[in-house]
Amino acid sequence: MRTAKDFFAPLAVGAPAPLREIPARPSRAIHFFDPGNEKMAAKVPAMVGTVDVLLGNLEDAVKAENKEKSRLGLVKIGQEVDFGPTQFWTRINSLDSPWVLDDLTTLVPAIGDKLDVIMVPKVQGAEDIHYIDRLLAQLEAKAGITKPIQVHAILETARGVANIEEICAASPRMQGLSLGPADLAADRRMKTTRVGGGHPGYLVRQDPTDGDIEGLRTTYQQDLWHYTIARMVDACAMHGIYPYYGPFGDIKDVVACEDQFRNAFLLGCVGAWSLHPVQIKIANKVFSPSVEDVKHARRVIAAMGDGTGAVMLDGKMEDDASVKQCKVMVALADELAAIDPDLKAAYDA
Ligand code: 1VU
Ligand code: MG
Repeated sequence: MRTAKDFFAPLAVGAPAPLREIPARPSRAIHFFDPGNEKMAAKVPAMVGTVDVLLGNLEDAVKAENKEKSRLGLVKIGQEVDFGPTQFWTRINSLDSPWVLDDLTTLVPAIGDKLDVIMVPKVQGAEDIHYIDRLLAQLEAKAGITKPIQVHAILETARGVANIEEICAASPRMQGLSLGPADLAADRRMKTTRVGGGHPGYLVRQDPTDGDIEGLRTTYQQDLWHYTIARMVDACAMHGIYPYYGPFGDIKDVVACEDQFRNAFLLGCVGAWSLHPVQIKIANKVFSPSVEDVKHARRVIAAMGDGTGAVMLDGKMEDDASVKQCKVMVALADELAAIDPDLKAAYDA
């Protein structure tokens, strides 16, 4: 049994002390790029400051023959680029792959002082996080890294979903979870071939009434990912870490992408992945509270005084609970206003 005292002790002599709290840094879009793709890599320096997280992807979407090139490309980018306010993450190869050990033993000594978060794909249970936790501590100690690298798990197997709470609780490095809808659909044998998003076949239909012509009954498309995202949100909130919607593969369908991201935002996610530059703008918009919501939240907080009791505002009851909801909204707006002068001006106007 690992005691509370042990939980916050470094797992290797000389490794940095584990974080006691995961910082709430804006991460509306986690933008994926392949560091081995010259065109994409060339765009990275100019993207600093335009996106909350830049993630050099080494796993799926990088061809097997390019794994080493991408890893070395990431080292070069990490060493040469000043990331300023933008977080720098990577997604390593899966723990059962032939590449992951070289990923970690190369990246940590070379750019471990710059990497904020390592995303680990296909996490199945706490044992995967324990493995990476100890290995990172050993590598950090050897490289003299002073700030612990955080770990983000992708939820993309049925076992991972079943073990969600133990994954979140497995290490003080745990920063958050992302939904991996494509791998998860395959592992669960779901019958969709889409990368995230809804499906027109997953629906409920209006009840029949006498004289209805079949085909005219209204149908309502449902969200295939609601259950999993809701589980993620609860598990993350319980452990003080952050949930994210993952990829939306239909790059051209910017409208449905925005809808999927907004569902995740409303349920409690803090961000989503961006696979193409066009998706950064969508995520930045969706995961920033609207000006109207922020203004309303501030009015409720002001009207509620010490935060107890009940008041009527615009014909609606507000009380101790609704003021807490409003504080969530305002806290996020304040975090975003601190990094985005346009949002600050809009929220303060
Ligand atoms: O104008 P240029 O030709 O100089 O540049 C292209 C293109 O290279 C560039 N671009 C990007 N730059 C930075 N980051 C990106 N993610 C990115 N994507 C494209 O933008 C210019 C215009 O590109 P395009 O519209 O012609 O798009 P392409 O056909 O070149 O590329 C589209 C894909 C989807 C292939 C590309 O965006 C991509 O590979 N994205 C990342 C995919 C990824 O990381 N997948 C793994 C995560 S999802 C997962 O694991 C579960 C399924
Ligand atoms: Mg995957």
